[in-house]
Amino acid sequence: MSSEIIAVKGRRVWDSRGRPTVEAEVQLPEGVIGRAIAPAGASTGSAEAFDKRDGGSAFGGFGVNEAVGAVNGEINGALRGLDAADQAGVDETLIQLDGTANKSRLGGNALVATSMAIAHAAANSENLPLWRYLGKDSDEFFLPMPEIQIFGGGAHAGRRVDVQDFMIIAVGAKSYEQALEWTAEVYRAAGELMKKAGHMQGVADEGGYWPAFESNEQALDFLVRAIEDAGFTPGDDVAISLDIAATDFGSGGRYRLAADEKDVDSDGLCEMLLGWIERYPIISIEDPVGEDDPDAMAKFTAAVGDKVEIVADDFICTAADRIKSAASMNACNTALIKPNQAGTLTESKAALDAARDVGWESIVSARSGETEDVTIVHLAVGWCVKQLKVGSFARSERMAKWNEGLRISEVLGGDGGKLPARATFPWGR
Ligand code: 2PG
Ligand code: MG
Repeated sequence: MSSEIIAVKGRRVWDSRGRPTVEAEVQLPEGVIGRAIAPAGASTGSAEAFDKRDGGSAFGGFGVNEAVGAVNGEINGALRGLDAADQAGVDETLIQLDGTANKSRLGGNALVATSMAIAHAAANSENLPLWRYLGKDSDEFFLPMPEIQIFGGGAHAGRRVDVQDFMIIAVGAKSYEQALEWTAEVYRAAGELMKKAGHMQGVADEGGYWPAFESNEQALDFLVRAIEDAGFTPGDDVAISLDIAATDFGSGGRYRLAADEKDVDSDGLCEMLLGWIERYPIISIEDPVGEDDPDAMAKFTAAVGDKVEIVADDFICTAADRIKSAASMNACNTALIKPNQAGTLTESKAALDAARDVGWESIVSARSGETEDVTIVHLAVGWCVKQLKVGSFARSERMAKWNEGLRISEVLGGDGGKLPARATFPWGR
């Protein structure tokens, strides 16, 4: 069937924070369409593709009329007649059309929604699920290991604690389905614990419990207790993973830990985190220091990179060249892949390939502002990425993605969804 693009339509829809966002719909012959919605971050890296907002008073300045207009106008004009099956060609057209280094003219949100919608349309024209379309060159698929938030902090919870994501990874689970079951039990146990302790104050942006704790460390204590209360052995069955998102509370090598009422320098912050790694079953740490603190990142990686994932998010912003330069200074060992940081699928895939070239692991990740869009689950499976980060185990913009993984696991077979081999995850165990 022809995959010639007939039209690209943009529309304004709403995200999980009640803010406007961009949906793109690509029309191919015979009624085939592909649709995707741009997500949005709150703790963003400075090198991310530009999230174009209208400003002004409506919707707190978060309007996307201009970005939607770009899809309906210039993007529609430039893409009509191109082949949706040529993702690289279409994405290059988008990049050239925008013409800026950070996609600020048309908007990274307009571009990423379009780029993902193109992939959906092309897959639909071949009657394939997106994961299979993207994974045409692979003969063996697995489900990504879920990395799921239990407490949300930092920019997602009024900075009640400084650390942004307190997450778990069900490393002992035999299948994707079981990893979700175990997470559901820990999430429930954490809620019960917070209620009993009088700490329950609803949920943060990504569905994790609002962290009404006295200190960052108290959140870790509660997390370990929740894992135990749910009947699991911390570390063996269920391990801890943190997104420190340190760019958000420090710059120039100085960090303000408001929850702990102290200021630290890079060494002080790293020492604190290394202490946590010794005392808690932590197997993954994201953005342990700020994006402007590469020497500290390299030092931290040298100290624990052989046994812990050191995940680069703000630090690399899903950019192949930034991954290469981080790797050349031995900073980090795992890339967070967020398509809207790059702006197109082709650039996201290039970042993933760069991570693989330098021997890093990778994680496909959602943003704190999300929707019912489940594209990232298909990217993780189709691109054979071993880990998926989506936020918590509540709120349907999150659950839509975990549930899509269950549907894919049924097609793949393998008793609830085969996970990456345990030996490859977590590292060094
Ligand atoms: C992150 C993400 C998800 P945001 O920092 O990794 O937790 O947050 O989308 O706000 O950047
Ligand atoms: Mg992050």
